[in-house]
Amino acid sequence: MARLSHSIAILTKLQVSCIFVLLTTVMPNVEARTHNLTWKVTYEYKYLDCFKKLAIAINGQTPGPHINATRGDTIIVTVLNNLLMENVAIHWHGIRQLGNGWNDGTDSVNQCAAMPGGYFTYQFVVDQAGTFMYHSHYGMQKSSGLYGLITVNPLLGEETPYHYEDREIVLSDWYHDSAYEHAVKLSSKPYVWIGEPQSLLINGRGRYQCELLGVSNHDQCNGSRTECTPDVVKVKPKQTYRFRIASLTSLSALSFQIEGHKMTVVETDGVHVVPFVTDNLYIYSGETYSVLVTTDQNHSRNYGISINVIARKPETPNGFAILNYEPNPLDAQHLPQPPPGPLWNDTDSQRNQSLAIKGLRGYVPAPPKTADKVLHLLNTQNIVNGFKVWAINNVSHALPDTPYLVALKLNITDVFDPTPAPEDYDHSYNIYKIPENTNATTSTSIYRLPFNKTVDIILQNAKSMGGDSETHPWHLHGHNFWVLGFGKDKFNPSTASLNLENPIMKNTVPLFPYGWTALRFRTDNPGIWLFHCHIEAHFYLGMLVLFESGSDMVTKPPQQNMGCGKTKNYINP
Ligand SMILES: *[C@@H]1O[C@H](CO)[C@@H](O)[C@H](O)[C@H]1NC(C)=O
Ligand SMILES: *[C@@H]1O[C@H](CO)[C@@H](O)[C@H](O)[C@H]1NC(C)=O
Ligand SMILES: *[C@@H]1O[C@H](CO)[C@@H](O)[C@H](O)[C@H]1NC(C)=O
Ligand SMILES: *[C@@H]1O[C@H](CO)[C@@H](O)[C@H](O)[C@H]1NC(C)=O
Ligand SMILES: *[C@@H]1O[C@H](CO)[C@@H](O)[C@H](O)[C@H]1NC(C)=O
Ligand SMILES: *[C@@H]1O[C@H](CO)[C@@H](O)[C@H](O)[C@H]1NC(C)=O
Ligand SMILES: *[C@@H]1O[C@H](CO)[C@@H](O)[C@H](O)[C@H]1NC(C)=O
Ligand SMILES: *[C@@H]1O[C@H](CO)[C@@H](O)[C@H](O)[C@H]1NC(C)=O
Ligand SMILES: *[C@@H]1O[C@H](CO)[C@@H](O)[C@H](O)[C@H]1NC(C)=O
Ligand SMILES: *[C@@H]1O[C@H](CO)[C@@H](O)[C@H](O)[C@H]1NC(C)=O
Ligand SMILES: [Cu+2]
Repeated sequence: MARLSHSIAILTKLQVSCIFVLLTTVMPNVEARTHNLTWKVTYEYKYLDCFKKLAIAINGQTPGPHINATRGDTIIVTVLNNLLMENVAIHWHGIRQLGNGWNDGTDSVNQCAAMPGGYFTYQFVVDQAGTFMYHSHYGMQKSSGLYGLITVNPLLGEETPYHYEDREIVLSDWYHDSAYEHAVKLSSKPYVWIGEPQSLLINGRGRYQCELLGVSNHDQCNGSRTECTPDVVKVKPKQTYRFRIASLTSLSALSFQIEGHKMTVVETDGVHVVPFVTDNLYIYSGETYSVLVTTDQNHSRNYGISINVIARKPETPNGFAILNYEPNPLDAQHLPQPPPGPLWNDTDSQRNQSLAIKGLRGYVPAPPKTADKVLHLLNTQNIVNGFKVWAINNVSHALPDTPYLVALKLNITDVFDPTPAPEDYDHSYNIYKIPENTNATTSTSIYRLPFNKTVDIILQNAKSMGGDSETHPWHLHGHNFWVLGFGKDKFNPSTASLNLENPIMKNTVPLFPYGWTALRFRTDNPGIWLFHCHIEAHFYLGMLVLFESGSDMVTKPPQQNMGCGKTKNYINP
C-alpha cells in the first residue's frame, strides 16, 4: 500500500526523460496506475442550449469524459480523429509535461495535428494534485466543444489540507455559428467581429430562447429537449463539498455564484490557496478553482447556481444549474432563483479578488528573490497590411506550418523568423490612446530564454482599436508561474507593489483593463512553450508568444509528431 509521496520532489530534480524509468525501477512498489484511454473524436448534432449545432464530441460526449486520476498516475490517451475533414490536437492544460514537451498537444508548436482517419497517442504523468482541463489546441476548434475536466487526487494518506467529496463543474460559452465562420470573419478585410456567444453552459447545458428565432423550425431549436434542461448538482444537507470548477470559455470571463451559499476558495490551477470566503468567484478562461461549499441552508428546498458574463458588456443570458438538496424533488414549476451575479464592469472588485489569492505556506514554494531577465510585453491591437490583429510589442505572432520543436530539433531552417522577438517596448507609449503604431508586423519569431533561470514577465495592457481596454487571460504552457502582482495604469518598477512573500502559483492569470500583471517563473522545462491569451479569437489574431529554453536537451522528435510542413522529408519509411 505504500505510495511514495515524495516521488515528485525527486522527479522535478531530474532530467525528465527518466520519469518512466524512475517510476518503474526506483520505486517498484508505487501503485501508480496507468489509465489507458481510447477517444473517438467526431462531429455530432447536439442541442446543448436547445439549438441544434454540430459539436465535437469525444466518444459521443460534449463536454468530453472526465479524467479522474491520482498523482503519479500515467495517462495514455489515443485520440482517433474521425472528424473527416479537420485535424485534431489536444492540449493537457495545467499538466506541466516536465521534459515531455512532445505530449503538450499544441499544433504548430510541439506536434503536427492528427489528420482525419489518423490518430495520436498522448502519454504523460500527472505529477501535481489539483484541478486541470484538456481542450483542443488546433485552430479555433476548442469553441466547438472539444474539452473536459481533469481531476488529480492526492495520494492516499498524503498530507493535504482538504478531503471532501467532489462535485465537477465545467463552464463554457456557446456560439451558434461555427469555428470556421469565426475564422473567416476575423481574417476578413474589413475585419468582422464574431460577437458575443449565444449561451453560457454549465456542464454542457444551457438554454437559448428558441422563441427569439420564431417558432417555424422546432427541429433547429427545440425547447422541449431534455439535453437543454439545467444540470442538477446533487448534495446532501449539512455536508461540505469541494466544487472543482474549470472555465473553458472561448470568449467570456465569468462570475460563478450559488444562491444562499458562501464559497471558500482553496485551490487554483492545482495550487493550494490561503482560504478565503466569497459570495462569488470570478473565473477567466483557462483557470480552474476549487471552492468548498457547506450545505447549511434550509434543507427543504433547492438553490440556484448561476454564471454571468463579466469584463465585457453582457449580451449573453446568464447560465443556470440547480443545487439539489436531496431528497427534495425537482419541481419544474418552482425552479430556484438564479443569483443575478455582480456588475460586469466592476474591475476593482475583480482585481481585488485576484489580489486576495495567495499561496498557502508549506505547500507553495516561495519565489526567487530576484530575476535574471525581465520581459515587458505590451498588449495592443494594430492593423497589419489592412488586417486587424493583436500585437505584443508591435509583433503579432503567426504559427508556422512546421512545428517549432520539430524544426529546432532537426535544424530545419526557413520555418520561423530567427530574429529574436522584442523583449521591451517604448515606455513612453500612451496606453490610453487608440493605437496607431503603424510599425506593427506579423512574425513567427520566438523568445530564446537561458535554461534554469528566473524570468519576470510584465504584461502591460492598453487601449484597443475599439476604444476600450479588454481583459486578457494569459496562459503559460509547461510551467507554473508566481503571480507577483496586479496594478492599475502603467507598470512602474519603483512604485509597483509586488508580493514576494506568499504569491500563488498559477498557469493562467488575468490582465485587467489599462493595468499590468507581473509574473515570475523558472525556465526549468526544456522545450518551446506557448504563452498566450486564452480567448480563442485573440489567440487566432496573434496574441501569443513562444518561449524556447533548453530545447537542446529534448529527445529527438517521435514519428507521430511529424508529417506536416517541412517535416515530411524526415519521416522514416
Ligand atoms: C492500451 O490500449 C490499447 C487498445 O486497447 C492497446 O493496444 C495498448 O497496448 C494498451 N497500452 C498499454 C500501455 O496498456
Ligand atoms: C475520483 O476518484 C476518487 C479517488 O479514487 C474518488 O474518490 C472519486 O469518487 C472519483 N470521482 C468521480 C467523479 O468519479
Ligand atoms: C422536440 O423535442 C421533443 C423532446 O425530445 C420531441 O418529442 C419532439 O418531437 C421535438 N420536436 C421536433 C419538431 O423535433
Ligand atoms: C424552509 O423552506 C421551506 C420551503 O420553501 C419553507 O416552507 C420553510 O418555511 C423554510 N424554513 C425556514 C426556517 O425558513
Ligand atoms: C457599468 O455598466 C453599466 C451599464 O451596464 C453603466 O450604467 C455603469 O455606469 C458602468 N459603471 C462603470 C463604473 O463603468
Ligand atoms: C478593493 O480593495 C480596496 C483596497 O482594499 C478597497 O478600498 C476597495 O473598496 C475594494 N473595492 C471593491 C469594489 O471591492
Ligand atoms: C543541429 O545543429 C546542432 C548545432 O549546429 C548540431 O549539434 C546537431 O547535431 C544538429 N542536429 C541535427 C539533427 O542535424
Ligand atoms: C511600436 O510602435 C510604436 C509606434 O510606432 C513605437 O512607439 C514603439 O516603440 C514600437 N514598439 C516596439 C517594441 O517596437
Ligand atoms: C517605424 O520603422 C521605421 C523603420 O524601422 C523607423 O524608421 C520609424 O522610426 C518607425 N516609426 C515609429 C513611429 O516607430
Ligand atoms: C538550476 O539552478 C539551481 C539554482 O540556481 C541549481 O541549484 C541547480 O543545480 C540547477 N539545475 C540544473 C539542472 O542546472
Ligand atoms: Cu485576449
